[in-house]
Order: sequence, then structure tokens, then C-alpha cells
Amino acid sequence: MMRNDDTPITLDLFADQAPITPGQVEQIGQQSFVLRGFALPWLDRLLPALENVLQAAPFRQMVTPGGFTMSVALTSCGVLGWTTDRSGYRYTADDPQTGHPWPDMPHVFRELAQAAAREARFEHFEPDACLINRYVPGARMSLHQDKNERSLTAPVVSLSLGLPAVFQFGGFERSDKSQRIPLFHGDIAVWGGVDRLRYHGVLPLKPGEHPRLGAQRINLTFRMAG
Ligand code: MD6
Ligand code: FE
Repeated sequence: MMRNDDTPITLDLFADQAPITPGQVEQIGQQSFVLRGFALPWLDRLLPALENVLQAAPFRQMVTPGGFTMSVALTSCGVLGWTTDRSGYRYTADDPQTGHPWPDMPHVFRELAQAAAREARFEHFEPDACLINRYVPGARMSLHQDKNERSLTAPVVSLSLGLPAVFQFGGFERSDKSQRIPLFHGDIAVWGGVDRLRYHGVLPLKPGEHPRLGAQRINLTFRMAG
């Protein structure tokens, strides 16, 4: 499946739905939105900044408190970064791998995250943490709630880059039925307020080759963690 950046696209799974157009806003919950292609005009500035962050704090695979190695590789930038190990999930000011502070959040990251939050009607979004996830084909994120942040109503702003993925957006119990939402290169999902604690996850990434990012999906999530 291929697309160039401004033609409508469909995922096989969604072949019976209307094609998706950049600029489209989809409401997926009371206070949850997918902003189609919102980041595309920012990427010439954002991708080089991402490269710099990844040089200072490379992706690494982390272990959950239950002892499983995550299929998704992670890193962070900003005042706080998210980590997990045998002793639990938490935010830290230092990268445990280097003992140094996480790289600064590039200005372009923060500006984009704030613009997206505003578009989804969340004002005063001041992200202090950006968690960066890397999916290779087969990698997945099982259903979870994001609840390690101090404010649990401030939104999470989530940018998708590279290969498309199927996002699961559920309810407040793990067993609630979830919607399946395709996320493409340049899409931003924003949710907060009453929806902030909804379960969500990502189905195993399908193989493919993205023209700009290759055989991977990178997801950036911005939060007010501290
Ligand atoms: C992902 N995202 O899209 C995984 N969490 O790769 C998340 O777990 C997530 O996208 C909270 C808010 C937005 C997200
Ligand atoms: Fe999450």
C-alpha cells in the first residue's frame, strides 16, 4: 500500500470506508480527535530535529514490570522521559542508559503539539515529555491506559510517522469493545478530558516500506507528565 502525501488512501481493512483526506478531522470520542495529515507541513523541520534527538538518546527495548521485553523500542526527549523496568513504569529526568538528562524537546516538536492540541480544543497544553516509539513489522502495543502522568485530564498528543498502523481505541475497562482506527504518516491523534483514561493499543505492524521512513513506524506522544 502506497500513497504520496496528498492523495486519498485506504488501508485494506478499511476498504469499504471513505478515503481519508489530509485536513479532515475525525471525532473518535467526546474529547478525542484524529487530525488527518496535520503534521505533513511540519515534517521538513521536524524530521531533522528527530534525527538529532535519536542520536543523543537512541531507541532501546525496555522490560515491563512483568518481565516481558517490549516489541516496541522507546526513547524520550523533554524534561521528563518515560521508562519501564522490573521495578515499574515511571518518568525520570535522566536517561537511565546514559545517566544524563533526556535531550531537550526541540521547539518544532512543542509548537506542533500545541497547535494540534488547540485544534482539538485543548488550550494551555505545555508538554514536558515526549515519548518516542519505534515499531518494526510485527511490533505491537497491547491495550493499556496512560496513567503515569500527573494531570490525567490534560491531553496526550500523538503523532504517527512512517508505515500505517491500526490503532485500537477502547473504553474504560480493558474488556470494553474497541474501535479500530487507521493512523497514517502525518496524522495526529489528540485525546484528553473525559476520554483521557480510555484503553488503547496498536495492532501488530504490517510489513511495508515507507518512502520517507523505510520499514518502520515512529510514534511521538506528548504529555504533561510532571
Ligand atoms: C502508538 N500510542 O500510537 C501508541 N497513548 O504507537 C499510545 O500508546 C498513545 O498514541 C496515549 C495517547 C496517544 C497514544
Ligand atoms: Fe498509550
